[in-house]
Amino acid sequence: MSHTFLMVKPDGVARGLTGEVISRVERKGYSISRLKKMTISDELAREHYGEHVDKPFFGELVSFITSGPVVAMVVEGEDVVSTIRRMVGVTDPKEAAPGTIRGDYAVEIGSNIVHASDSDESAAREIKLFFR
Ligand code: IDP
Ligand code: MG
Repeated sequence: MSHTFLMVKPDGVARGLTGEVISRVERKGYSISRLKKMTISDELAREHYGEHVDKPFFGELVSFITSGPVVAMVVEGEDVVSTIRRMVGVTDPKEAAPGTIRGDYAVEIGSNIVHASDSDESAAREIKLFFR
């Protein structure tokens, strides 16, 4: 049994897609072990996205993720990290396959509905950051 961190970003919450995301996770057969709606502080945003600090879009990323409430979750199940990443789709929603969350609901890379951990190490780090 493994765990991943999945978050509905401000655009997904604002568009009323939280239930859709949760529904896909549950219908797949995974369970949600922690869940909360919150607004991310500037400090938490900078820590969460620390790997991108030198990217040209970092400022935009931090201001977007702090712009409104998010719904943060811990999802558990077999091979959940890689499977949830596949269900989310690739980063650029224009390239994300139909049937994925990003492929079905987004167009702009900066507002791509959800975040999901990319490895077991990231999942452990992010779960600790959001649910400490
Ligand atoms: P991921 O969310 O698929 O793991 P990352 O490369 O970790 O993608 O990037 C984090 C987030 O930063 C993305 O989900 C996306 O919203 C945003 N992002 C990534 N690349 C760009 C870009 O080139 N321009 C604007 N935003 C970007
Ligand atoms: Mg990432």
